[in-house]
Amino acid sequence: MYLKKSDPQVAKLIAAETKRQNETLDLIPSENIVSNSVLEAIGSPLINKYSEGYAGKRYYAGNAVADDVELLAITRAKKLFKLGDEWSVNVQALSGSPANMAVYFALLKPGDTVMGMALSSGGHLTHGSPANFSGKLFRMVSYDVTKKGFLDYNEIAKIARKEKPKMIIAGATAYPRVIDFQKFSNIAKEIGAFLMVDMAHIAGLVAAGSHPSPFLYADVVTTTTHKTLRGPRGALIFSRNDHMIASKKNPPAGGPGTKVSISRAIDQTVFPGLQGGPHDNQTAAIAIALSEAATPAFKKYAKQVVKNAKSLAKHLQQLGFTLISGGTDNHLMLIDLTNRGLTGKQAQDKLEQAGIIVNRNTIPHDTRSPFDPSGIRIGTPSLTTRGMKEKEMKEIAALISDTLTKGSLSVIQKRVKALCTKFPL
Ligand code: DSN
Repeated sequence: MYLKKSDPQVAKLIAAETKRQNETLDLIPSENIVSNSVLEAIGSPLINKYSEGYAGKRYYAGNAVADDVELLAITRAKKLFKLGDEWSVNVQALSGSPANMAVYFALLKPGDTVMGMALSSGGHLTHGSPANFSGKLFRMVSYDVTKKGFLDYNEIAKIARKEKPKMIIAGATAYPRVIDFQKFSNIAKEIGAFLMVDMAHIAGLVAAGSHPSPFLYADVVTTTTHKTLRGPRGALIFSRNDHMIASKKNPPAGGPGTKVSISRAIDQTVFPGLQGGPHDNQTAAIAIALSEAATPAFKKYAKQVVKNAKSLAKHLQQLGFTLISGGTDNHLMLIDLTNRGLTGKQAQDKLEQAGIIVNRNTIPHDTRSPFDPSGIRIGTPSLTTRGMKEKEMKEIAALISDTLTKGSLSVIQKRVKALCTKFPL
């Protein structure tokens, strides 16, 4: 409305990106499409406020509304994931990596041992990659998936017993199967480690009951809010009030040996430890997404995400594609392209030309580099938000196959556009 006049250059860029999203099929499993209400909150005057501190304990005046926004987001987060008073929620971390960083800094000392899933097996950068703060500041030990692509809980237990990590991380960015949080919890309990679950990818599925919940088993649960949860970019950190650690204050307020709850330690680490003022417009948009995710319509959506992923997987396999682990239980799948004579990068580029957006990805035990790995990762959250169902998944599998084999590019481009037009953003 205003932007077109005031800054046509940026307005044009936004229009171009909106058009790109409308006219392409987004199969990146960590992306989604937010509601207009979420967009409205992100662009609201809440963006103008500084509110360092927490509700009722702010440093600047004028924060009564910011307090209400934050408390509403917390209440809705707890309600959505059916949490009692033993859980606290921090809604201020700016995104997933800062949220994970806050947990590390609150619960661990630099040099402590942490165990997470190897990035090459489907973990996340913050789960111990040497290129990331986690791998630089902590002694990271990794667990892999098996050759077939499954978590091997006996092997994870063996590594845990040997390495004695102070914290175990369960969660992934490219694991197509159900994660057994109870098994992780048993391992963590046996060695006296914290269990942190990073449920960023599956948060929407957990909220809707389409993936088992980690909350019975974890000490801390982190998530982004913009993947299957379908909110704005942002993060939540859930932690148990009744789990205590030694106070890191030097000297501790209550004298040597003073303990604080892990929730308090995490709050103090987010602010003032790592950040200044929270983004209140983002918090309001998160609150909206949490309320949307509590509706029957969202439950149906999450079920359809999984149904669509299973359908897409089945059709791709019928067309000769090799799927890591032989299929999917959730919203994503990993395709090993080795038998197609293509690398992940070549496939990503070809598919993009056709209007099909995917990301190249390493496959477990990949012999190629992450810059040009052996696979691609695809998922259904975004397509499902557009209203696509099993019928469209069959067509999309055919489009992927045609693009990567024999098809005429211009014909495929037309088919992609026609499909997109039927399901506008
Ligand atoms: N970049 C995200 C993903 O695509 O899975 C993880 O943070």
